[in-house]
Amino acid sequence: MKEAQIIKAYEAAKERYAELGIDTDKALQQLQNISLSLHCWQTDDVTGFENPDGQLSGGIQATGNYPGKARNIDEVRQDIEKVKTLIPGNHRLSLHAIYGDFGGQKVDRDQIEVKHFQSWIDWAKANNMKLDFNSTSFSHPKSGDLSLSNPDKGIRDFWIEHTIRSRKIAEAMGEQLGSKACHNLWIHDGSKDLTVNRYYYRSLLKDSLDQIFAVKCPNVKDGVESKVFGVGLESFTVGSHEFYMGYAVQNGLMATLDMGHFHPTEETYDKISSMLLFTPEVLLHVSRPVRWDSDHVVILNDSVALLAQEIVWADALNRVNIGLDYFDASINRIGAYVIGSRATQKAFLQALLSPIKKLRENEAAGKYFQRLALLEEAKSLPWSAVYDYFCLKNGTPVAEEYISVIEQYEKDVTSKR
Ligand code: RNT
Ligand code: ZN
Repeated sequence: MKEAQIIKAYEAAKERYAELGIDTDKALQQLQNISLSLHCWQTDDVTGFENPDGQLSGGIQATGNYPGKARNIDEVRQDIEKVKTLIPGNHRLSLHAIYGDFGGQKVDRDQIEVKHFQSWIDWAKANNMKLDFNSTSFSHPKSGDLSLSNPDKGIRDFWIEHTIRSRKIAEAMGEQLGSKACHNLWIHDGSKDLTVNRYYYRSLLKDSLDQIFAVKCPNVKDGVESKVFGVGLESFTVGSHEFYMGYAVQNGLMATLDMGHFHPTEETYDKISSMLLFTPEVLLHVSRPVRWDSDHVVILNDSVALLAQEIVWADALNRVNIGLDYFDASINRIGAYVIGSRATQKAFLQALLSPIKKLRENEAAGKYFQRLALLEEAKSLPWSAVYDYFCLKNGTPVAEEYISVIEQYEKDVTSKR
């Protein structure tokens, strides 16, 4: 697209929105301040650097074998640096504990230290990025079906140690980079078949969490992520939504909302207003479940649009941390990042451009036909012209232009791996 054409379309969109009392320049400014936390694990199908041949376990699966996945720390960084040039705005990077700079050494999970992540912190600083962190309880000989809720104290203690160390690494990231790091705790603990010890396992998890969070990390924002079920663990999940919601409320933590972790007809957006009344902030894992928690690439669908709308309408942009969580190994992985990140941004932009004042007036006056009509009309307002202009302003490819850039990167870099 030609620059003049993008600007012309933006000016027309601006006028159209002004008729509805919406300030597009203000929306652009707000969008500029929304940082997404890019999930490092889309680069290499959640493999990490401990054991490149290891199997992914813990009820999650990356399917597909598209060539060119990142095989080491340099390639992960190279890919993220490329992705950064294709997404307008400033974004964060979310690391998992298995992505440490272990220098070829075997460092077990209960041995990780800040020094294994110092090169990431330095890299982030050099690239003007902030970091978030995740403890990793899956893909390990001690994972089994139960980690922090394991009746075996030795195994429980191992994972408690790992998680405390993970939070301390997040603390160093937050402190050194001058921006609190989100630490997300997700464990797969559950049972394939019926269990008769639900209360017992949950009481063990609660006790483990109490030990983990007794360690204070002022530069960390802690999230705890629930799930409805994992593959191979269909009958019971220790860390259910009710469990973590209760724990988060009791302890002033964030509950993490992964869009693939609820019942198929349950929508994530409706949880925001309830949760923000009882917990300080919320952590999101923006994802796309297809029939199960399949972690497909995020697209601009109703679930994401409604979620963004709810956050903007609750005036909660500063209380919601937006992480991405999907891993598709069947298509170009850089492309997967860019599609999902841009789709998420588009959802927020649509929400920022919605005629909420008028919608609320209609609602207050009981004008429900008018409310529904305006909601429908808002869907086709020229928000995409505003997004194109946002890309132009940020010096990133506009609309489908990024496709050829990624094709070129594939030709030059990933196809040679
Ligand atoms: C798994 C959770 C979890 C993971 C990442 C890798 O179902 O969604 O967040 O996807 O931590
Ligand atoms: Zn998740």
